[in-house]
Amino acid sequence: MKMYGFFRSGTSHRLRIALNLKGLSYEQVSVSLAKNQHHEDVFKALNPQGFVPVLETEQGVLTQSPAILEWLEEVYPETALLPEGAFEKARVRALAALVGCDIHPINNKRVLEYLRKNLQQDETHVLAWCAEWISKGFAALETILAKDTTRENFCYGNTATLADVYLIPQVYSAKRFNVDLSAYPTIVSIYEHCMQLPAFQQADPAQQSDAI
Ligand SMILES: N[C@@H](CCC(=O)N[C@@H](CS)C(=O)NCC(=O)O)C(=O)O
Repeated sequence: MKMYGFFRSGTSHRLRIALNLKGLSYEQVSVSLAKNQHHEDVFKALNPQGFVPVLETEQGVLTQSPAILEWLEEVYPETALLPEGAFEKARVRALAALVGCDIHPINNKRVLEYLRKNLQQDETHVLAWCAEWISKGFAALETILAKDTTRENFCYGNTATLADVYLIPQVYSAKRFNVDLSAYPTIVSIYEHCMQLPAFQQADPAQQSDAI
């Protein structure tokens, strides 16, 4: 498999974690968002949306990280990233969606660029925007996670799931945007636990060959 991504792209980071947890080997192709390579025709031919990640599989090209993650889970069920049972699966998917649908998209590069260029916002306001939406999402997530007495070191149960696959890149991004995480001790403890595991360590943006 060949993954087109960028070291600090949260959605690429998600895929790396899942591929690593499943023990799958993959080639990485860097598409630099810093150099706007995602806007180039050669990349748009793969994904007309101009978003990383893209996964090239033996069957063809896949886009959209949620779809790719679900495909990986179906085709490579070991190591499972969803629990047994429809209800339990829905709980994990809800945690993932809180990050993937409600936090990440409004802090995407194109949104921040619109704030900077079209709305003439300076970096202080752009960072305040990021902090607002990350904090709102993390506050709700912290409440959900802290209330779950069956949970151990991860977001759900006692193994890594899709919820952790989504959360860890979002924490990385929160740190990058200087968001104060002190109000989210459960989230921080999950992050610290995951970061002790090789699958998460090897997926970390700083470990990627295109890190700048
Ligand atoms: N819904 C898409 C979103 C992908 C996405 O937001 N990718 C970001 C990097 S994390 C990107 O390519 N952004 C380019 C831009 O905003 O111009 C997915 O989950 O794959």
